[in-house]
Amino acid sequence: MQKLNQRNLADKSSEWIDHKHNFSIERYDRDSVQPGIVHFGVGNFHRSHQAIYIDKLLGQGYLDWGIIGVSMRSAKIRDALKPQDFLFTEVTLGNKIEFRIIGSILNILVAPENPAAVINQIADGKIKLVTTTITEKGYYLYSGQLDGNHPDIVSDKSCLENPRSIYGYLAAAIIQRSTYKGPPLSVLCCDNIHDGGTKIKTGVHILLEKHSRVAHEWAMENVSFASSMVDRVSPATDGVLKQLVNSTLGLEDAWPVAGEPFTQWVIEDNLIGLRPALDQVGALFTVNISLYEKMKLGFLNAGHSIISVLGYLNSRAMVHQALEDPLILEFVQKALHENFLPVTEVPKNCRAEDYIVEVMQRFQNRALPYTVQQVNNDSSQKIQQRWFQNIDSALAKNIDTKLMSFVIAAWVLYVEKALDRGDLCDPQKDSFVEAYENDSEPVKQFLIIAGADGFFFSNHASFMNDVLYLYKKIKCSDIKSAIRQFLSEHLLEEEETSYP
Ligand code: CS2
Repeated sequence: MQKLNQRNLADKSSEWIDHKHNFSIERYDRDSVQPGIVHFGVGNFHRSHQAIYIDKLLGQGYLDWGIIGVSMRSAKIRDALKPQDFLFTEVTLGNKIEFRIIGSILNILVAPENPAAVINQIADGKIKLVTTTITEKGYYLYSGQLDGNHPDIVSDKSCLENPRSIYGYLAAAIIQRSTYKGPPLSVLCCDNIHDGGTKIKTGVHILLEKHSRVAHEWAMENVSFASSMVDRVSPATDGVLKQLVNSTLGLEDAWPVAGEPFTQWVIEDNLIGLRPALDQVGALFTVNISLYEKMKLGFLNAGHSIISVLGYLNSRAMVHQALEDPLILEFVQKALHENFLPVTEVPKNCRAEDYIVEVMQRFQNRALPYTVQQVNNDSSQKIQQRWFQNIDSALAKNIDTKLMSFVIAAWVLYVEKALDRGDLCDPQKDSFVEAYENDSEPVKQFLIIAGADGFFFSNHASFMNDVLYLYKKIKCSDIKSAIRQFLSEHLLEEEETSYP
């Protein structure tokens, strides 16, 4: 089978357009596209989200917003897409299946192979915007703040020759850009991080202050840092997707991506200099980005992690399968309504109850093979952003937090079971192994490893007593029996407290 690439695409696509209504492609001259964006983290999420919006923007004639991707670890994605001229297929998996060929990525640099090429690319005046999808662990956060003692950060503080972190690459590039007083540069966080723009700004300015006061002052006026709320559930690519794409296109795509029909991009209106007209292709610019972030992290991502921990303990592989169990569905609904809704302010044009209904429907999309392990990966980094602040806020409002005590207890047991089975994927794995070897009931230690000690709940006696009690109950039972008993007792308590 011929490979997907520019030449083979030109021969094929007129055939597709005429005969396949579920296929689309933006009609722009790709050779005229100029790079305007450097994106860190060319994973499936980026290629099924931002890269689609930019492809549509190019289709509207804005040809100086092409993407130069940067892979910070592996050459795999570059090696897969380079023979395809960096074209790839994006598939929407919903009631109907739709295919798009995406051409917005012009090149992919592999940072460890040539750090200077990445720095030079960002320093180039044609680049107006840097975006990031480097996952939670890429920000080196502990208890929600930058861990200045992490070896990568320590290394970047001492030398920017071969940066180890996103902060190091950006600082080195800004120093270079400031030497010729280049055009303004915007940096936009596209990860599930609260106030991600400020997190990046903090790390970059610490390094600029250390390495170049001149560049630090230049950056104050010429570099802006913004946050965004990005949303589309995009599963890892499997053989089924590849087979579907290749048989449909009649061309071989080495790494197609897929996603659900829903997509949303809300961008903080704080981009300096030239700004891509993303509002013309479905994105929303707002000054209230924090409310959108809190809504998405506090309902969608928090719920995703609760479902996936309980689903794993209930031996379900997929998120939608986990929710086929009425007990888990009921538990997650109660947790979101009783512990997250009362403490999560949403944007004026949104209604929290409706958002929860929509999110739960999206999670039950059987066409989307999203595994619980994909959500559970890096859970020590994710639950800091998704659960901890909400638990503190609920305790501060004297809301009954037993549901979240149960969730924390279940998460500890998830880590234990994943370690026992050898399938824990987490940057803190070694610390979890050591804690588990030294203590058969490592509740407190696991929470400290996950950065909980910076949060009020981890020292709240009543909350932690509930966690320990429920941990022991779940450990000597199975998750469904434990949920059933918990919910019946919880309901009883509610009835007792609701009677005058
Ligand atoms: C998921 C997110 O894997 C995970 O952690 O919760 O990737 C989620 O699918 C996206 O944030 C949805 O927008």
